[in-house]
Amino acid sequence: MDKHQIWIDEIYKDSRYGLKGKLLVRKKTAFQEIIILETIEYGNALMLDGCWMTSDKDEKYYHECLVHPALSNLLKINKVLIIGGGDGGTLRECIKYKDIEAIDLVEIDEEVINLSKHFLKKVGGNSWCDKRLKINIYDGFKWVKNIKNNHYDAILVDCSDPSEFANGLFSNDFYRECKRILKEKGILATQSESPESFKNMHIKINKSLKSIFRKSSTMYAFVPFYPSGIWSWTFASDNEKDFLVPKHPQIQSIENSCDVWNSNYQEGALKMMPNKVMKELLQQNSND
Ligand code: SPD
Repeated sequence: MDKHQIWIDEIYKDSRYGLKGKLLVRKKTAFQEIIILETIEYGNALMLDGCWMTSDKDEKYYHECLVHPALSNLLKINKVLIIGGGDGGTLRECIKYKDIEAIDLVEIDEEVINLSKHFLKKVGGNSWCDKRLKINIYDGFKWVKNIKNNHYDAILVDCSDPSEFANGLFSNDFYRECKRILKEKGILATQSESPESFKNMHIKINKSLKSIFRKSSTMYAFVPFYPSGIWSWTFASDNEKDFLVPKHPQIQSIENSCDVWNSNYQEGALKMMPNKVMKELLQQNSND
C-alpha cells in the first residue's frame, strides 16, 4: 500500500466502516477529534470523534433529505435555524430558497467550520458567503433556550451522533424548546439516526417527537457510508394541514437542482418505516 494511504474506520458494535486515503487533518479540539481524509472513491471525508459525518461523494443523500422535505413544505420562509451543520451542506441546500431572509447557523465547534471551508469546498461551496447567513459559535441547546417564542419558520438539526455534548439535542427538553420558538406553521427537521445501527435512539427520537408535536413523520433512505447504510430524518410540526406535502413555489427548480431528493423520492421514503420499528413504536405507545 502507498505509504501515504491509511485506513480510517468508524467502529460500531464490532463492525468497521472504513475508507482508505491520505490523512489531511487529525486534530483535537475542545469538543472532539476531527479527521479529514482524502479518498479516491468518496472524495474528501469528515469524521468527528470516530463517526463519519460527510463526504464529497455521498453528502447529498444526507443533506438534501434533511432540508427539502421541511422547507418545501412551507409556502413562505422567513427565518431558518440550522443547529450543527458545520460542514456547510445543510446551508448550501437552504440558500436555494430565495424567500429566506435570515439563516442562523449555530455550531459548537468553530474548527469544524474552518476546516470544512478549506477541505470540504464541494460541500459548503459559496454558501458560506451568502448574505443571509449569520454564524454563531455556540451550544445549540443553549441557543434555543434564549430565543423568543414563534421566531423561526424551520429548524434543521444537523447534529452528530449522541455524545457528551450532542446528547442534549436528542432530549425532550430540546424538542419542547424547538416547538416554542417555531412559528405556528413552522417545522422541525432532525437527523434521527439509523433504524438498524442505532435503533434504540431512533425509536426514542420518534417517540419524543410524536408526543410533543401534533404531527411527525420519518423518512428513510440511504447514506452509503454511515453504519448499516440506512438512515433516517424525522419531521415534526403543529401544523396538521398538508404535512410534508411539498408546496413551496420554487419546488420545480429545487427538484431540478438536487442529485437525490425529489417529491417522489420523499413520498416513497416516508413509507419506508421498517416493520420492526413500527411494532416497537406501537408496543411502546400501548405501554404508555
Ligand atoms: N453517523 C452520522 C450521523 C451524522 C449526522 N450529521 C452529519 C453531519 C453532516 N452535515
